[in-house]
Amino acid sequence: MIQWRGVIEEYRKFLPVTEATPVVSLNEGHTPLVQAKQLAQIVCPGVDLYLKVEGANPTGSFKDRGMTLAVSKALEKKVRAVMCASTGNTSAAAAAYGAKAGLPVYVLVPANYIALGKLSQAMIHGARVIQIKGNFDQALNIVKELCQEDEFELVNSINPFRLEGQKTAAMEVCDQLGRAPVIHVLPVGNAGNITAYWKGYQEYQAAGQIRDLPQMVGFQAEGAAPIVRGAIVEDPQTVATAIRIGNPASWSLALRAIRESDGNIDMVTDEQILQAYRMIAGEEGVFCEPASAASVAGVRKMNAAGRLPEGSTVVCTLTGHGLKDPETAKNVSPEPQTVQATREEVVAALSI
Ligand code: AN7
Repeated sequence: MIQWRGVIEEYRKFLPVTEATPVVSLNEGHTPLVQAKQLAQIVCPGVDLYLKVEGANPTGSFKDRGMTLAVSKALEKKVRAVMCASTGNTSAAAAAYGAKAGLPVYVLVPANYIALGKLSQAMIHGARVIQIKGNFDQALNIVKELCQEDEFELVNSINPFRLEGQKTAAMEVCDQLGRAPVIHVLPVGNAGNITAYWKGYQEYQAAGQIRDLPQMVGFQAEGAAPIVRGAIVEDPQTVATAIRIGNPASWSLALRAIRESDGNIDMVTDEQILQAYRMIAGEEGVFCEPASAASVAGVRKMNAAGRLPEGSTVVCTLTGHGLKDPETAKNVSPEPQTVQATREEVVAALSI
């Protein structure tokens, strides 16, 4: 391999593209699958735990895998612009891929509930950013209406090309492990990604690339857990703003994925999420955003309930980079100490 060419070229035969599709790529994908032995000792002793570090994608989240396809297909269709509602990462990816494609990008985000890094990304790439005085679910309803006109392409995960691109992450996990894991755990917001991974695993099995399929397990935040509760949450609340979603777009598809894979969707508290968030960073050197840590918090919960078979291989997807949300990292960490610029004060402060 000279250079990794991005998920469309690397997984072309599994994707709905033709010679006529103009490929818009930032060479996304090819993200690390990191074995997490120290973390496993704490959250799930005896389990072979891996982290799929999707924050290593070009815009810092898994959304790039879907956005390369959605924007390429939008360009092929010759749309005038792309549009999305977002809790942050979708808007960052849409803005970047739209910039690369030369397409105008319009994004609606909930005012005050989008992490600083994500907002900065949408702005620097030149998207038109509208903050609504409402939540993600309301924003999605508005953009769905606006995109009924053909010139605007909706690039939320209800766009089927998004899920097609995102399924490549499951294929990569198999390529990296040499098989599928026994259990694959993801954070769940709109439930698009868990749906996409399941599709990826199934297609890889059908293509003879893997023998067994994993169980798909998702975790929502307790204050934003419509799928667990079986009802829309009108006012979702969680520190994990990426998954602050009360009416998931891929709800029924995700239910099918967990049913077909003999998996499950459960919830974890904000406190459990933040504990896992710090552990992943402190034990493994991997900095993910709070929503991503819901997967590891979930593994810990499953282990406590005796639901992880001894010796089994478990993969957690860490969906976004920690730098997306520097404020939360700062809030959960002790303040750095400030001292005079002398050797004595520094030595005293180091308390080695
Ligand atoms: C870091 O950006 O919905 O269950 O608008 O950013 O496929 O929705 C983000 C979702 C998990 C949930 N982790 O994935 C958006 C948006 C991170 C995320 C999810 C999101 P889905």
